[in-house]
Amino acid sequence: MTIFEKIADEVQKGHSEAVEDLVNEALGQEIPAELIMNDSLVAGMNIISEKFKNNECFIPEVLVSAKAMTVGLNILRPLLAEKNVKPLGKAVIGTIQGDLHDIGKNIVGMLLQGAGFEIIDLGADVHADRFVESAKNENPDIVGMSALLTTTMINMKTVIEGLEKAGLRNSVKVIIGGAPVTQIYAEKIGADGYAADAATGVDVVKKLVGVQ
Ligand code: B1M
Repeated sequence: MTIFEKIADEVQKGHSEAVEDLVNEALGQEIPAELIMNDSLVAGMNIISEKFKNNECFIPEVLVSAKAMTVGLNILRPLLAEKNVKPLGKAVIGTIQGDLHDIGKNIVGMLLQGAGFEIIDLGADVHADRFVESAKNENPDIVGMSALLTTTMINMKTVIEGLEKAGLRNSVKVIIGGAPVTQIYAEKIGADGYAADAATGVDVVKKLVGVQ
């Protein structure tokens, strides 16, 4: 097994300490941080992401893998910043106003980060104005919203209208998700994309920003 395969394997197993040791070992071998990130951390997370999509693994496994990946990413982050390695894109994400459910949104964020995106996570119960403000200040490629309640999903429309009013609608793509949300609803409120699960969400985001 190469060191890349070993790291990817430990990410899949969710072994944070092993990931930490192996990433440091790889850096000791003077392997570039970007290569370690893409060929081991992201590669391992992509496999988990696919398995999750195919019901071959479940939420707890995704969460521990994402944690292990984040441990590795945190070691590489300063080195990547030094080299000015560009992320695939930037996404502002959050659960919509009135809604405290954040487990699905967190998984979407972790998988997007694992796929190479920079994530600005606004948290849960996020007012439409905060989405718009963040889209203005952070200049993201994507605004991603999650809703778990039939009573709160309507607030996604308010965000899209807010982006339109602020003149930002043409510069960001909007993706929405969450249990009560559907493709038909996404089309109805003028979102650019919808995903029923987090791994599909990553595919949709990649398509929207033109990297897939
Ligand atoms: Co609540 N809850 N809850 N809850 N809760 C639901 C959603 C509910 C369906 C339960 C039920 O009645 N059967 C129901 C909603 C009914 C409806 O609106 N039709 C409900 C209710 C009513 C409520 C309260 C109102 C209960 C009360 O107080 N009377 C209350 C609301 C509080 C509020 O938000 N204001 C409430 C509270 C809570 C807890 C706080 C206790 C807790 C949330 C904890 C937390 O998130 N930190 C909770 C939970 C855990 C649930 C259930 C059991 C599980 C939700 C979950 O995390 N699923 C849920 C019942 C259920 O769904 N079976 C329920 C796992 C998660 C991974 O899935 O979020 O769907 P999900 O995300 C998926 C996809 O949807 C997709 O990818 C994810 C991973 O594959 N996805 C995206 C999600 N966001 C995406 C964004 C994307 C793309 C894909 O792009 C941006």
